[in-house]
Amino acid sequence: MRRALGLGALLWLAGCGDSEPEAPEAPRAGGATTIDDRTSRAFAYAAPNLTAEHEALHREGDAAFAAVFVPAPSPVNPGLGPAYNNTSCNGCHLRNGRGMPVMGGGPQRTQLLVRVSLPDGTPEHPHGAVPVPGLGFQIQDQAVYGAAPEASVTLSWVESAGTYADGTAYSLRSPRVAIVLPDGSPPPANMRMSLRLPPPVVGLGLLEAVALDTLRALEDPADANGDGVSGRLNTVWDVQARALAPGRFGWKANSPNLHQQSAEAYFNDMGVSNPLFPEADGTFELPHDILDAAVFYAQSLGVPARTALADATVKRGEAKFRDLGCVTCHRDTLETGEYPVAELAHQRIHPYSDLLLHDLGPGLADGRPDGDATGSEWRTAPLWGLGLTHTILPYSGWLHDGRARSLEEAVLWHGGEAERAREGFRTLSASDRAALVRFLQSL
Ligand code: HEC
Ligand code: HEC
Ligand SMILES: [Ca+2]
Ligand SMILES: [Ca+2]
Ligand SMILES: [Ca+2]
Repeated sequence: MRRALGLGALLWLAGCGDSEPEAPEAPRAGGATTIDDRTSRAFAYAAPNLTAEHEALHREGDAAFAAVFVPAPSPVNPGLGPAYNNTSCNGCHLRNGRGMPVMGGGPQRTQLLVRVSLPDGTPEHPHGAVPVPGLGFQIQDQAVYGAAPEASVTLSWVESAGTYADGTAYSLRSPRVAIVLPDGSPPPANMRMSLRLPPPVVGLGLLEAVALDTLRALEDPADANGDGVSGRLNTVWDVQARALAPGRFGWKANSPNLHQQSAEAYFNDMGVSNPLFPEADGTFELPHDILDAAVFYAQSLGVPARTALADATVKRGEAKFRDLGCVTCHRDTLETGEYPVAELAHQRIHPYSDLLLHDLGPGLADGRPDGDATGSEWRTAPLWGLGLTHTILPYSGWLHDGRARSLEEAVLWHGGEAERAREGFRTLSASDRAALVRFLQSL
């Protein structure tokens, strides 16, 4: 209904363009997949343009995403563990948004993941990594009855002080992770680790639908244009293709596609073997069709529309976002290309990301390479739906490990290629800073 009105308004504008001052086209964040809802349910809608058949598949996927797994044997959802992190997709991607930065068991089970690795030590593979004995590449800190978690992980936070150019003080929070193996010993001293918050899962099919050539055209690995920003695609292992492929998903673009990302989640986060990641004997616990439905769900969630487009402060904030060069990485507009889900193809979208890796400096570095990404590179986080973060989940946070309690904090952690943009923000007046944040909240 609302969508129809939006279209009508556009047609009306087109009809009287020459006498009126040009009204800005209302940017529909997800093109025809956009949702007009900014409540705590905003991330929970199917793209409104799905065919009836696809809507039915989306509903199956919704059930799969919510399904709570239990240890085998069981008539429903068997296969949890033996070691795992959480029991359902929803349990981490709460209301399809990001999780909370918490570790451990209890009613709020682990939502942060700890990825680990050891350097492989060969000069040919400077970024190479090998699994940690007993831990692999991810720590499963929960286990079913009768099995042992791989380690216990505790999280604490430290604060560091800083000041804006106008003298206003701020404090930045960052995590400290302590890991204890079952026998009470610490992990290897040269172990690398990366703490990761579950990101929101809206609009992911659109991001998958952006043609590779479009992203390649945004790359500037040697910073040929001299703007201090040198984005590049990650290169990762594609399990189905058995070949290296460009990475798109995860905080370091460490997964090549949504199929693999979802199958990895079943296998690593929940301990549920599946067609992509079977048991040693080739069997698996998750049927093909459930995996496919879960993947489709992640592909076909609608993206909430922006709000407060006409607000003068929001407009001023958006102008600052451009002036400071935030858009160099947080690209406001991309076009999707051909895509198996036709409803998502050829859409003009506003994700505020280039899906490329950028070195954000030592403050955010985890020191753990992932695919071709170094220990200080991260994929530009898409910013659509950003303003709904606390509407969806009040205790959530921003950045890859959920460290930022406010949007200001998230921006102030930027360094490396984003140093200039960060300094631009730090030296703004208090009212311009507030306008920039108002703009971010309108997304
Ligand atoms: C223990 C918590 C946890 C569970 C359970 C979990 N996820 Fe995730 N999910 C994450 C984290 C953390 C990331 C980021 C991973 C990274 O950066 O490597 C992620 C990333 C993703 C992404 C990529 C998002 C993006 O923006 O790139 C998708 C898709 C996804 N998960 C789907 C699923 C599905 C489907 C399930 C259930 C089968 C699931 N997840 C279960 C924590 C979880
Ligand atoms: C050089 C590229 C680059 C520039 C320039 C840049 N960013 Fe980012 N931004 C990133 C990357 C990469 C991340 C993810 C970092 C992480 O999670 O550790 C990010 C994360 C964020 C986040 C947190 C998003 C989330 O989902 O948690 C916000 C908010 C943000 N940026 C706003 C800004 C603003 C405002 C500016 C301009 C002042 C800016 N960024 C400039 C690359 C950039
Ligand atoms: Ca299992
Ligand atoms: Ca493990
Ligand atoms: Ca450049």
